[in-house]
Amino acid sequence: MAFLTQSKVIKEFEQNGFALVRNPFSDARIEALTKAIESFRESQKSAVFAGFRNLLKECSTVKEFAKSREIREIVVALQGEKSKPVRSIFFDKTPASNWYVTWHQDLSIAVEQRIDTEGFGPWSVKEGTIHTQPPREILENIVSLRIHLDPCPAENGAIKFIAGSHANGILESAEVPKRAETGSVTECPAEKGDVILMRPLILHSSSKSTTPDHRRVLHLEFSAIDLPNGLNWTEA
Ligand SMILES: O=C(O)CCC(=O)C(=O)O
Repeated sequence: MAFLTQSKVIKEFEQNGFALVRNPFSDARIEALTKAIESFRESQKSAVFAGFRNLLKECSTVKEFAKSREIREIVVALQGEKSKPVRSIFFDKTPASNWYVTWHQDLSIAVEQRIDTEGFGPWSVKEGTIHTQPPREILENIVSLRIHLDPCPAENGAIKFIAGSHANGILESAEVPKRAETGSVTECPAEKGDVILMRPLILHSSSKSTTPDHRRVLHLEFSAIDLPNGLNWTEA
């Protein structure tokens, strides 16, 4: 990102809890990333699988991509040199595998093993990976990058945000629908290669896709901090 663009995006991101970075990648890089993810998906025998985790560990192209110059430029500007990728999820909405996501905050992190620690919990296992809810400060240090591998206009289930809703910490569950009803909703369509930056605590949702197209998104989370008490990020 050029310096001016970068400072504008950072300001927007800090204020609203999300921001759009227009495709900073070469076409070749996005094609190579998509191809690697599709080969991985094929190896999992899950051609219509809506999503999977742990790509940073299991797909070397994704691991290299997360450390690419274009990604480092964004995350270092937001988190400093210590920023590292800590979690990955791949989503694909298609007519065969389509869903809506209700308003929520992202409250979980993935860790290598369960070590009961003050401020952490509840614990859960998602597709074989241990997850826990960490304290607010850890969530506030995370930045998520959604890299779009397909065009994602509104009708392809574009993500929606309530601007500024990340600023009040972890909301009581009864508070979530109230805020969604009263807050102002911004829908965030994206082009192939665009990156949507978001704070995990921002209220977000998405509709079902109404197109016959793929809607592939690589979701990467970054943090600049180490976890306490022997806990480790599972994918760092
Ligand atoms: O990709 C989407 O539509 C929503 C994903 C989501 O809700 C999330 O990353 O928590």
